Amino acid sequence: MLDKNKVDYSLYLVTDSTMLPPGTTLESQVEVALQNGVTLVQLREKETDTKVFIEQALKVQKLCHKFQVPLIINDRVDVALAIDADGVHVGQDDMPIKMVRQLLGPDKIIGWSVGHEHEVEQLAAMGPGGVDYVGLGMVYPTLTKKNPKKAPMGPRGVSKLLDKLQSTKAEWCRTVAIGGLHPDNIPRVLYQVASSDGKRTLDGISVVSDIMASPDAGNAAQTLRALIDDARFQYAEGLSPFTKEYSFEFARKCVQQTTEVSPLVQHITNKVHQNFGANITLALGSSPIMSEVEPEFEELSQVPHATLLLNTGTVAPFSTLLHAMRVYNAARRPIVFDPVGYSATSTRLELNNQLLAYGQFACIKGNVGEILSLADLNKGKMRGVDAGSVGSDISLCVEATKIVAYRYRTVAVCTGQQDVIVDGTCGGTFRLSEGSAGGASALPAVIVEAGEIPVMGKITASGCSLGSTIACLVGSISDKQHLFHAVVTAVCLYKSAGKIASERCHGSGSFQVELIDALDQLFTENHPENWVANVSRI
Ligand code: 3NM
Ligand code: MG
Repeated sequence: MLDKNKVDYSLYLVTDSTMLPPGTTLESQVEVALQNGVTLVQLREKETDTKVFIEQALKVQKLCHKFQVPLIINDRVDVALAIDADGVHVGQDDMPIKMVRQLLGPDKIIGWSVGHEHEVEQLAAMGPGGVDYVGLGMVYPTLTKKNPKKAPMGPRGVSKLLDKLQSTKAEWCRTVAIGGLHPDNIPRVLYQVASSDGKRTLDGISVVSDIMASPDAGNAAQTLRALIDDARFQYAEGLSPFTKEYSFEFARKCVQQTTEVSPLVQHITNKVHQNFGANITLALGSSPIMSEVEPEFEELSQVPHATLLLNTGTVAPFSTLLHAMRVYNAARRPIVFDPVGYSATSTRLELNNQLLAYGQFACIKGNVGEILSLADLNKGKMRGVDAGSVGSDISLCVEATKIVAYRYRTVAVCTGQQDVIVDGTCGGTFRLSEGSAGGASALPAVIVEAGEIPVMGKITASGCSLGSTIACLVGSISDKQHLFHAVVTAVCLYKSAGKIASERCHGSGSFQVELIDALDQLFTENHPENWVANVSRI
């Protein structure tokens, strides 16, 4: 007898025999998938006559029995009843859940395709007697679902649905993510998707084409199984969880390493920042390259210690930004993301959200307006790309920075008179079904301050160049070192240089020059204990 509470949703195969590679059959693909770690099977055959469908269902059922894996039938309640399958999966346009339940009885599994928050409210209202699990999607674009009525929602969209399951108290309902999931994005999805309170993570992932269309379905399933069981997402070399407090000793070592390895820092940035950012990078002993030439991205990413600064105040086309991000993620080299004017226009909002959905960033840096918008805490739309005047409410800034760090599993930096830095990387681990330790509020955070430097706001690209500075220092770290501390070091260095330059300059023109000189000097001397910026743990 099927025990509904013991179903393993971790690797859920949905079939589609229209995409079988030559030499394979529906059964042969399902069988090798079962041999290699699939825990649940759904027969989803949209274009098959009833008689053939039933024949196929019986054959697949036999295989599933052999591996003690439940079989779910897509849409066809009659077929499920006829063969005594373990459950039915229906979409929003199929038979209503209440009727499916009446026909199937209380012990069968009912799955529902869910893409919107109001659908979660509906299932919550039905109570535990209704839906047992939901397929949340689509996460990414897919060629498998013909005429999809939904837009890809990315990990952030899936997290929002988990939030809704939490707030509507639908704790019985299990979840799998579906749509465009493949080995290059699955660990990132599992790592990033969690409810805001940290109590809910996905129970599994569901794929069609990754297994069904594979010429080696056994290997495909095994790869997915290993990624899920590994429970680790190593998105950049050098990632290490926050354990010790920031120290001058670490800062000194970080600067010294930057000198030694001279990271290549590829900038894809706006025109205003290009020249200044290149000079800042040189002052920090690193090598700037301002390339927007797609064919060379891969080669650049392979250079030891290469790092990418992605600044979306840029004029580069979206496809260029996306390509750069994919290449650096694949090479496991860090990306520093600066979503300039994140929500200033709907075009920017869409572009930045797409990038956030498709990549993993070592660091996301923004001014107060950008970070508040990223955290959905901004009242009203941003007016321009400048910081605005909300900077005085430090507790709001800390809250927003924590939310951004948690949502995107990144080191988030909110710049202002006081810079807030939060470590959301959580050591790069994830666990199906077990939640994600604590949620946003539990994350380690520091504030960096060096008093007022009003002249900072009077030159262009001062914020963007903090991005360059972070990229230089993050690029230098090697295995088992702290990403978070490298970012803190960069912010302290930059802020200290800003303070010194503001005291030496005669106005905003000479401030620019003095800033580069001061950075060069502090970097070369490498005595972090003398830096004027102060770090406090909060
Ligand atoms: N349902 P692939 S997406 C069957 O969003 C299905 O509800 C979806 O196929 C939903 O793994 C989808 O090949 C197709 O991208 C997923
Ligand atoms: Mg359907």
